[in-house]
Amino acid sequence: MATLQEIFAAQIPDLRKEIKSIVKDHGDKKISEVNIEQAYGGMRAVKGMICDTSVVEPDSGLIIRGYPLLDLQDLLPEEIFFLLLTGQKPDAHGTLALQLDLAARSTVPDYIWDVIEAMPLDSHPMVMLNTAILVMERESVFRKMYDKGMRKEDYWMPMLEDALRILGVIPGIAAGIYRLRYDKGEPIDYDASLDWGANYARMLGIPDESGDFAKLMRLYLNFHSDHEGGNVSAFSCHTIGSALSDAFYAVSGGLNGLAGPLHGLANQECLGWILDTMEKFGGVPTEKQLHDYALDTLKSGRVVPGYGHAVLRVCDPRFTGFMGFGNKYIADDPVFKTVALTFKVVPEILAKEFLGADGKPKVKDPWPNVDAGSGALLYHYGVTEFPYYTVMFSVSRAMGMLAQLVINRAMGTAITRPKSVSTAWIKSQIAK
Ligand code: CMX
Repeated sequence: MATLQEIFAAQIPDLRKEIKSIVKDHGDKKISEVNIEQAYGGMRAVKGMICDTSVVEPDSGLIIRGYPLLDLQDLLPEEIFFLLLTGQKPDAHGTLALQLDLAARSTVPDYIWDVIEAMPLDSHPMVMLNTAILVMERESVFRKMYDKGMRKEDYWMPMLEDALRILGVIPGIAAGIYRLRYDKGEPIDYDASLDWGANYARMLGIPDESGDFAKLMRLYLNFHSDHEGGNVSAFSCHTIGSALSDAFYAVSGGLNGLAGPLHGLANQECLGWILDTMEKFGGVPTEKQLHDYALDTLKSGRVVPGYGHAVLRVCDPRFTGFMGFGNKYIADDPVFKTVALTFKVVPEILAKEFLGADGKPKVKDPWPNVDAGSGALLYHYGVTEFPYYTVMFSVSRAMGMLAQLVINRAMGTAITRPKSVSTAWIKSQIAK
């Protein structure tokens, strides 16, 4: 089989033809309607953009290129990137070629460390990561070729080159931020003999004689890679890229969205909530204690982080996968046990006791999302600095954002420009 670049290049002519004929023959067919609640409510469920890398079905969760996520658990993260971009799983040759491509682009330039070291020590690690990616924009091949004059059909090639550079360098930058920000020592270099996920685990510097932490990191990077196109980070990245801003601008911008507490930052908030609970009750709480604590959280107007989702209406398969890992490797860990107890208690509270003024459940999805379980696993292996967790999410999510960017430039996707309306206009429509 061929390389990522060869397979993708070969697919483009047919994909372009297909999209052109769909738009030409069926362009006026309606696929969505929008009501006023949706316009004020974050455009929830409005179908107004295309994303071919993955879909999220309310009743089954993430499906990457037709494969339910849990069927892809054994793939390496870089193989997931291959799949996201091309729709095909690589063979051994394709995987190795991609690993070599990433290794060849893995050197973190010295100026990145200078920038990170110059930042105030209380800067959030997400600020450090997003700044580092943005500062690397000077290396963008896309921007250089665009400035020279490039045909629209060729945009995807330098976009893919930038994507590989970002994916090559991001584990090293992220791991270096961990080491510098938390006083763990100097950054560690990439090892070209290891896969991408094992590299990230090794560069963090976490002792890992059993190799289990590397296994967790592969799974973690695999599970967080993509979640279709309309979530805050993917949509932000998509919109920025649609202006032909290069991948460094677009990914850094998308990750700024991931840094919000209702999105990727929930990752850090979840473990904080679990540890607060344990501190309050001096260890793993009883079911009753956890129940009352969760209810107190809700009554005080705060969210129970890690529960609920804008799209999902079932237990997130990513949570299920992490619980599977935890049950296999760290079943007796008290933090993991508290996470498991939370899973037993909280969905029932959200579904039956947390009601709106109309007496119906306030929350549309009472189930855990991806963020509810992963922190306990990281904590067990020694990554105890939970403000760092969203950086790990980002290393993975960069794959989805970049695959989407490359596909969009290959397909000539238009600049994003939905129509906004004013409240005065809404009122005039109601009056009619
Ligand atoms: N705890 C308390 N209240 C919650 C809640 C939770 N876990 N989940 C939803 N709600 C509330 C919402 O805030 C909303 O309240 P208001 O009507 O007062 O505004 C109401 O329930 C209805 O919300 P919804 O339609 O069920 O959910 P949304 O699509 O508006 O929001 C999400 C989805 C994820 C932001 C929300 O469930 C939430 O805040 N969860 C906790 C934070 C979290 O885990 N985020 C990570 C999501 C995964 C990711 O994107 O990374």
